[in-house]
Amino acid sequence: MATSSSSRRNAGASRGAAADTVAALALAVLIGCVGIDVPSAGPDVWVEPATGMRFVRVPAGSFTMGTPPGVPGREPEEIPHEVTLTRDFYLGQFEVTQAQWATVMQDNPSHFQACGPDCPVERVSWLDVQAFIAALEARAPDSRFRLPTEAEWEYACRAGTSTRYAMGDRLTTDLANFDGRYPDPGAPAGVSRGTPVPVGSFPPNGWGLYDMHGNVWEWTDDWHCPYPTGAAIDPRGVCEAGKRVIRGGSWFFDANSARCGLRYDHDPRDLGFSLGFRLVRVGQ
Ligand SMILES: [Ca+2]
Repeated sequence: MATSSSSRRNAGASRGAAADTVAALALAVLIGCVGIDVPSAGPDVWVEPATGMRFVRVPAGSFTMGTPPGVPGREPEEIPHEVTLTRDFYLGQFEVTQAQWATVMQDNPSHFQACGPDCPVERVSWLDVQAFIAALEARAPDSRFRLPTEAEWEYACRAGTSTRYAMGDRLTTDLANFDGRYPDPGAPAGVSRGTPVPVGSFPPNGWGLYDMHGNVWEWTDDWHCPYPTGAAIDPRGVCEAGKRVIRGGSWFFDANSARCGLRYDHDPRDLGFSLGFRLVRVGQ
C-alpha cells in the first residue's frame, strides 16, 4: 500500500426518511439471516442536532476479529480471535462530511473541496479529530463522542458477515469507492474515480452503515498493537505503538485495502487526502 495522503469533506447530514427506510430494511434482512451473535434489535438512529450527523445503534455481540490464513490479501498480523463487545454503541452512519466539519470548526481543511459539502472531510489528523470532538461537545454538552475502537470498527464493518467484505469476497467499484485499477485477485478492473464521492453514494452494509469500504480511510481510537492471543472482551489498543490504526481503504487505494480485516496505521499527526473518520456517541 502506498502512503496515504488523505482528504476529507463535510457532507450535510440531512438524509431523511429514505435512508432510514434503507437502514431498516437492511437490518431486517440481517436479522433474518444470521445466528446467535447477531444483534436482534431493530433500527435505531440518533441524529446530532447541531450537525445532523446520524448515528446507528450497533447492538452488543460477539464476532471473530481478524482473517483466517489463506484468505487472499491477508496480512500475518490479522490473527483471528474471538471478540465480545458487551455494550451497544452508536456509530456514525456516514463518514463525517465537509459540511459537518465546517459547522463545528468554521473551516474546511479538505483537499477535495470541489467535491462538495456532502463529501467526506479529509486532510485531518487524529489530533485534529480530537479538537473536532472537543468543539462538538462544547456545542452539545449533553453528548460525548470519541473515535471507534478498532474492534468496534471491524465488528460494524462485518455486520454479521465473515467474508472479506460485508457484501462477499469480492468488492467492485459499483459497491464502493476504491481504485478499480487494482481489483481483487481474479476480478475484473473497475473505475478509478480519483476522488472521494459524497457519503452514502453506495449501498449500506447489513447494519445500515455506509462507506465502511473505501471512499476515505477512517481513524480509530486505537494504537496499532498486536492482537491478543486469545478471546477478548471490549478490547482497546493501548500500547506504545506510536501510530493509530486506520481502517477501510479509500478512493486512492486498492480493493484489498478495503477489507474488513485489513489494518493500516498513521502517526496521529499525519493527514492526507484520503483519510477521514466517523465517530461513536458515548454512553448511550
Ligand atoms: Ca470509509
